[in-house]
Amino acid sequence: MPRLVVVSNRVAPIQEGEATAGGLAAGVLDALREKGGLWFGWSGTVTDSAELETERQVGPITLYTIDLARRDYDDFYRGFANGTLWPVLHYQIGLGRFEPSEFAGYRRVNETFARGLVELVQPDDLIWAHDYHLLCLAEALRARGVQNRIGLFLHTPFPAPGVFMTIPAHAELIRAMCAFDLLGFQTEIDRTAFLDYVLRVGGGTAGADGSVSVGGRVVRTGVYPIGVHVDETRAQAELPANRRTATRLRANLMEQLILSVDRLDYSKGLRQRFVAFERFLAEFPAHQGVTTFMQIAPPSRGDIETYQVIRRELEGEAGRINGRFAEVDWVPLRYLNKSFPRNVLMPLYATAQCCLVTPLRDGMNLVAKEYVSAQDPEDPGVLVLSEFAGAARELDAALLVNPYDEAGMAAAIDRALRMGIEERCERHASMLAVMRRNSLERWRDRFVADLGAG
Ligand code: GDG
Repeated sequence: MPRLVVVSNRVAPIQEGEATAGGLAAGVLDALREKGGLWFGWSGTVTDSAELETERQVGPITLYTIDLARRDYDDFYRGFANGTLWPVLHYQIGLGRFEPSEFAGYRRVNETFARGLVELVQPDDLIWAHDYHLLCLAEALRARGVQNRIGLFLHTPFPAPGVFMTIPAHAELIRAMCAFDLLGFQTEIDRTAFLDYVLRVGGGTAGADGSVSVGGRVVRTGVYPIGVHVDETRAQAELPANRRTATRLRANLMEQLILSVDRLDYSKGLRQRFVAFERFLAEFPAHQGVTTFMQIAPPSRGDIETYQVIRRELEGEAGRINGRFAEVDWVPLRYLNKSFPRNVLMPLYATAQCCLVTPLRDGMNLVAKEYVSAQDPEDPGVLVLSEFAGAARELDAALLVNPYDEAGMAAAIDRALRMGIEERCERHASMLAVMRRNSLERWRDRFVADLGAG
């Protein structure tokens, strides 16, 4: 069994025995815990001097982290990764910018990662890189003579070629991506968009089983929808101590709770959602005084300007909506700009009658899957889900909405809150069945098996 070497921008700050975190960290950690291996990435520390390297052992997992110099952090992380790639991959081309010096910084950090890895990698290791921060990693490793199997799983969407091509360095990025052996996408839509680019724009030719040949290299592609630990999530939601905390948190809310949980990010469609909620209150006034909408939105990437703008906008919108509708004994919108521990979040999911997950674009969206997992199958709540979240491909029994259609979202919220138990149970059972099939274990096992095979 070859050793697994996981590379991601950040190495999750893990401790032994710690409760499971979300998504990437949970899936990767399980795999490494079972089989042992190495996890390489940024420590989260920015230094003014040279990078410091740290090695730490947690059970069978070796964590190897490097610090980033201030200039690298600015060009790579704040710059090309989150100022150019993130908005464009999420179809927000108006918010993307391109600075050649930032792209150079992005390549530089990918090379720094490769330099560090070369010292650690053994000939049979499988190297599994994650996400949009590391599109140039395989190319940098190959340039240093690394011949191992190297795969990349892209957690974000991959956009239509015309959108991707708004990045001036699009051809270089695709060429670099083709140095991987396996590229994994969340949905068929993303994989097809990538193949479209390679075949129509990049001069590649199609091979067997979703592979393409470009510039003398053969790259395999596959679809691996990321999942959640269904039973663990439900168990966490049901733990008596956690339920007591959730009940206390809910104590002064009204009968019906609508819940949303998102990193504070413009791709998550929060502004459109707030306006849809306002419209829901205005058009379906029977819900006034009865329904509370709780938006949990921990700040993220707060040192990037586009994120500061969305934060200010949302504060303004929340104040305006509450100013318009609140009563002395009822506040319609609870906007919580901070993060909560998982043992608070899961039981809160369980007590909400409706969960609003309406990103403008999302690779997958794990909140949607966590919400469905946390529900009581005998009396489940209703998921209102954006058709532009990767999760909508699997969870088509949710109430699917267009996040740009405020009237449609308002009507869907009303429908969710009035839905009878039979329909709720049917929809929930159907979603649960898909999620059990496409579990987190399956995501990781299929990717690792495909990377090792072929
Ligand atoms: C990227 C892709 C893809 C949120 N608030 C709190 C908290 N969370 C947890 C959630 C969930 C995770 O963070 C968020 O995952 P998402 O999938 O919803 O979104 P991204 O962070 O944008 O993730 C996405 C994912 O990668 C995996 O491939 O699905 O499309 O964009 O697990 O529960 N956790 C805690 N407190 C909070 O306040 N503890």
